Amino acid sequence: MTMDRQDKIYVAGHRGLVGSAIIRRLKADGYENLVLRTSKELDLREQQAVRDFFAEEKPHYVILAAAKVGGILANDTLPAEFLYDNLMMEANVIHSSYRNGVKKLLALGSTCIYPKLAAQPLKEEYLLTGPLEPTNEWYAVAKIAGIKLCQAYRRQYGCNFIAAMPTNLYGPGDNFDLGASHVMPALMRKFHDAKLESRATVTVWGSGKPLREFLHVDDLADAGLFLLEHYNDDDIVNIGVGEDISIAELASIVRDVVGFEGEIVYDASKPDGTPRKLVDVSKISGLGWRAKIDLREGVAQTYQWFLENQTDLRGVC
Ligand code: GFB
Repeated sequence: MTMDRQDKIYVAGHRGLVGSAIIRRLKADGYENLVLRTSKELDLREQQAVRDFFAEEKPHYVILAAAKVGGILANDTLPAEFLYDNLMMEANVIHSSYRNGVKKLLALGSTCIYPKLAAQPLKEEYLLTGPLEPTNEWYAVAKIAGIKLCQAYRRQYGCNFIAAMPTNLYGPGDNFDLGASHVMPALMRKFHDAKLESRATVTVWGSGKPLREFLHVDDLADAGLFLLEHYNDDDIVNIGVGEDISIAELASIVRDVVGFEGEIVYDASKPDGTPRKLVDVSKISGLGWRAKIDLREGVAQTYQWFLENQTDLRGVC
């Protein structure tokens, strides 16, 4: 399926980390007929509002990048919001896409949908084969429901709705609020503040031992558009780089990039979360896509973005 430059594309969640990267990419590729609404203009949890919006705009393509997201602490402390908000957004957007004849929909999930102790690397077929990681099971259950909605609407109504599972993301537009953020922006901000204040130490949560894979959000946008063009099936597709590093190694990279010269200390009272979360990327590689942005370069570019934008950032005063 080839998207036309004139096709109307609705990107839900266009101000978030993922949505803003997708918008940058669509614009760079010459797509101009973009339909966008802030969460204030359109609350995707409200069924009637979403119905009215779709009936009026009738988008041809939908990219579902809107979600209630956060790092390990936010996931663990706001279970109702992570479950309810995500379920409602997915159900409303997917159902309205069906009712209004959307040609294709891409729903974005997360690799936390896989069982906590699944074999690594995580293959798509491991979905629903074991218990979830408790710190993010609420979010994971909602994202699994999103996958199942895409599959159910394809099976019952023939809708071309696909679902992709990106690994841990980072990049420009991330959330740098220490209570809500993921590890990469959190560490960037902690090292940055510690450097400015000439502090001797920076505290990293947990043991430093968990392994995570980090994908630059511009690579995700590239993969998302690639799947919209080339993938039309009901099985989920992982999006990742195929390599992981420990949180301690990540901390050391971020410390070098920021230029903090003090020590790193670990706070064992904070959760480690899942021990490892590396995705198997053979499916998307087999389709002809692979990540391009090197981690160190991506961290340096994201820190540069942070320096240039920190006064306007979410969670940074
Ligand atoms: O990125 P993160 O919050 O999420 O944490 P998850 C990854 C690892 O980094 C955990 C450690 O082991 C954290 O304990 N970490 C160290 C820190 N220092 C910090 C810090 O200052 N802030 C944060 N946030 N972490 C999330 C899920 O899991 O990943 C979501 O909760 C989603 O559902 C997302 O799947 C991609 O990788 O553990």
